[in-house]
Order: sequence, then C-alpha cells, then structure tokens
Amino acid sequence: MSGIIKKKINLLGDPSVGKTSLTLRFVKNLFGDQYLKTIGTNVYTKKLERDDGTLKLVIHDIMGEKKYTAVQEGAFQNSNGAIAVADVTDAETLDSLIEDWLPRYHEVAGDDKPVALAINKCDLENKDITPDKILHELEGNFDSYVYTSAKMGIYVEELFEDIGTRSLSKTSERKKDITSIVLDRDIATPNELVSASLALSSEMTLMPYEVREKILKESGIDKFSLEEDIPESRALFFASGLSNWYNVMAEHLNEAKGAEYKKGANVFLKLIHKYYEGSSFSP
Ligand code: G3D
Ligand code: MG
Repeated sequence: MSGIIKKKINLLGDPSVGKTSLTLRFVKNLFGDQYLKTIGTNVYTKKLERDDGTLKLVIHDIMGEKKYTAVQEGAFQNSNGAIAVADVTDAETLDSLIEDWLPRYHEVAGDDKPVALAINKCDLENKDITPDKILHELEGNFDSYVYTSAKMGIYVEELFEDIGTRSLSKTSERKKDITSIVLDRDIATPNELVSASLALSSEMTLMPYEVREKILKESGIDKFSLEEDIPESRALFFASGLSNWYNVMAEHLNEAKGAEYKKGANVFLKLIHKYYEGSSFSP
C-alpha cells in the first residue's frame, strides 16, 4: 500500500452499548460528552500512520434503535469493515449482534467484510458476557474480539487498528445507490418515514449534522423517544423540513451547485409520496 488509502468502517450494536463513546475515544480521545445521543449517522475520520503508508479510516457511527433500520442499512453501503459492539453487562446485546446486526450488515456490505467484536464497558463489575460464551459465539461470526473500555481508554486504539488492517485485506467493492436502498423499502408508518428521512439526510452528506438535529427538534420529535410511535404530522413535518432546507440552499447557490441540492429536495418529496402510497394501501 502506498500513499493514502481510505476505508469505510461501520459501528454496529444496540443503543447504549458504547458505539459513540468508542468512536469519540478513538478519534478525539475524550469520554462523556453530554451530546452523545446519535441521530442518524455521524461520520468521523482519523488517519493511521503505518509502515506501509497512511490509512484513513472513515468511521460511520449510527443510531442503534431497532425501528431505524433504513438509517443503518443506508450507512452500510460500500463498507469495508465493521466494529460490532456488545455491552459486557448485558449478554442480550451480543445475541442481538449475531441474530440481527450481522445478517443485515453482510446483506448490504457483502459477506466478505471483516467484523471485529468489541465487548465494551469492561471497567464495570457485573459481567454478563462470560469468556465461555464468547468462545462459543466467535466462530463464524467475528474475525476478532477484544474487551474494551471507552471510559478508561482500554484497547480502543488496538480495536480500530485491528479492523483497519483487516479492511485492507478484503477489498471487493459493492456499489449501490443510497436513494434506491432507501426508496426500495416499505415506508408505511411515521417511524419508517422518519427512519428513511434520517437515512437519506445522513448519507447525502450535503447537510451538516447540526441542521438535521435542529429540523428534528423543530418537528417536535424527541430524539430520546425515537422508539415510541411518532405522530404522523410530526414525521411529515420532519421530512418536508428536510426537503425545504435543500430547496432554500439550492436558491442561494449557483446553478451547478444548486442542482445537487435540488436533487436532494426532490428525494425527500419522493419519500413523502411513497409514504402516502404505502400508508393508504396498508390495512
Ligand atoms: P451508543 O452510541 O452505542 O448508543 P453511547 O452508546 O456511546 O452513547 O454510550 C451509552 C452510555 O454508556 C453512556 O452513558 C456512556 O457514558 C456509557 N459508556 C460507554 N462506554 C462505556 C465504558 O466503556 N464504560 C462505562 N462504564 N460506560 C460506558 P450515559 O450515562 O450517558 O447513558
Ligand atoms: Mg451513539
């Protein structure tokens, strides 16, 4: 490898296992930021200087809420490897990785992509994931595993270096367009509409994270209650709020740049259209 090589790494795992904490510890060496709650996808980059060149990791940290599969699967496209995070105090988070996260990840990213298991919060006493269980589950599911603590900064760097190295050796590319991934899905409930909207606004990259969060708030949707049923009016407000933002941006830019944003605005209109179709046909 020579020059700079870029690899996309995804974080997988249920809410609160420590995906964001591990990422922030690795990228910024900090812990305990009060704005941890992740909405949609947050993207971070960090360069690793290696003997054979520079490896730039593009790390996609996602929200783990179960109803937001569009966000997650949207983020898995073109992935080169993943860190699957379990909480050592809660064995169900490991089961969930194996039963739910891994199949969905491999479906979008490809079967050949490496996955490193991080058993996080190893600084805590009440351990629910035993070494026995790990040995039992490792085979065929994960390429490596390590006990980490984002809080204490234990084995976090090693974890990211490991998946970085593994991502280099497996290189087959899968290209699929994010708009088609999202628009091919069912969008029949307000939560699915919000999920699809978050997926698109996360992956289209033109919109800053803060804007997405602000529009969500203005829609009256509480980011801490995304698993609950969202009223239709709020979901529609959110999707059209996103569309509006792209439209307003388009008007303030020259034609070439504006066209990209116009396209963005139209994607959300398509989403709303699909929701109206899907929801009125459902029994
Ligand atoms: P997520 O991104 O997977 O949803 P977060 O998880 O990174 O937001 O972390 C969820 C909670 O777990 C946070 O606590 C965070 O401080 C805590 N946490 C993350 N990593 C560790 C760790 O290694 N050790 C310990 N003890 N706690 C950790 P709050 O209180 O903010 O919910
Ligand atoms: Mg998070």
